[in-house]
Amino acid sequence: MVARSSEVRSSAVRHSASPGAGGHRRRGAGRLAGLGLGGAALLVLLTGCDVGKTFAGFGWPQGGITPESHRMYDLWIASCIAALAVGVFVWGLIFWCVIRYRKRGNALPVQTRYNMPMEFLYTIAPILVVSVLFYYTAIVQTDVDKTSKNPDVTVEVVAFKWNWQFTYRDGQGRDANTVASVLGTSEVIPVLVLPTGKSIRFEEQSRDVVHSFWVPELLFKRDVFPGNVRNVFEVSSLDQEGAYVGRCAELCGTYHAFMNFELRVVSPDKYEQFLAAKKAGKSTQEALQAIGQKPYAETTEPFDTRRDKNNFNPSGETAGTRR
Ligand SMILES: [Cu+2]
Repeated sequence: MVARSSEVRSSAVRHSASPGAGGHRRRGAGRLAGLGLGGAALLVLLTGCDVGKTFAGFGWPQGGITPESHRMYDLWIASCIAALAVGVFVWGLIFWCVIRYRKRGNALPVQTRYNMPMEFLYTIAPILVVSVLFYYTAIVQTDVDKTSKNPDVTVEVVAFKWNWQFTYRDGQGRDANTVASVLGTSEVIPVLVLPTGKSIRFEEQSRDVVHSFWVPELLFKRDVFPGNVRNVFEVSSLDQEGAYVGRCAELCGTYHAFMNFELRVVSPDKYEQFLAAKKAGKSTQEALQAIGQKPYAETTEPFDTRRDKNNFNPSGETAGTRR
């Protein structure tokens, strides 16, 4: 025991001598370099480098069609790169320690305590990482949640078990008037027609339980609440024409999985023609055909309960007679 404690003392003395202190400075510099590299990687990504595509979006859906979706996607990719940079750095340190300080004899290795620069670094480094992530998250979140006073188009989204109604409004809020409406039924998927290049405000409300409005290409879900709540969000523009499936993303009952709709993005001219046709009393399908669009949804189809007399009650039994 005596011999061991003297060894500790002698290593401690060695440790505090100048070569050891130089080692700390080098290690500190290494950490700083690592941090700097991580920060640089984050910056490069936030300025639009396309690493995401190479790694399949790190699990995040790609192909967003709004400026907001691109910002959220970039934030995700940058966060993944930052996490990976920190991870690689920490794994490196772990393996370096395992190899460099593996047991070589009975002597205790150098015992390092109260090393102020090192303790300062491993307190400050995580705070810095979290602060940077928080900063960019707050910026993107504020941007995505932003609403404007005069959006170009306002749509009221009404959810009910188990379908959707979309009404085009002449203003914002409860007091505005409905100018046209698209209603989904069990036989026909509702098609929400919207123009490219215009800011669009969605005002959501539910007739019964909580639903959630979700078009995967918007990279965004927003819950639809019953009662007095009017949940509002906006997209600053839709950048790509096309048909996009929309879903309910909140478990709302038996046929939740079939509560689909379709977002059809068309040119502003076609959108105006569609709205004019609806106002003139045409059905949604006729109005879609009038602007050269397919009359029915192409990304999803009405649900089929597969319940008929052949599989639901094939023998025609009277209720309560089966043993
Ligand atoms: Cu639902």
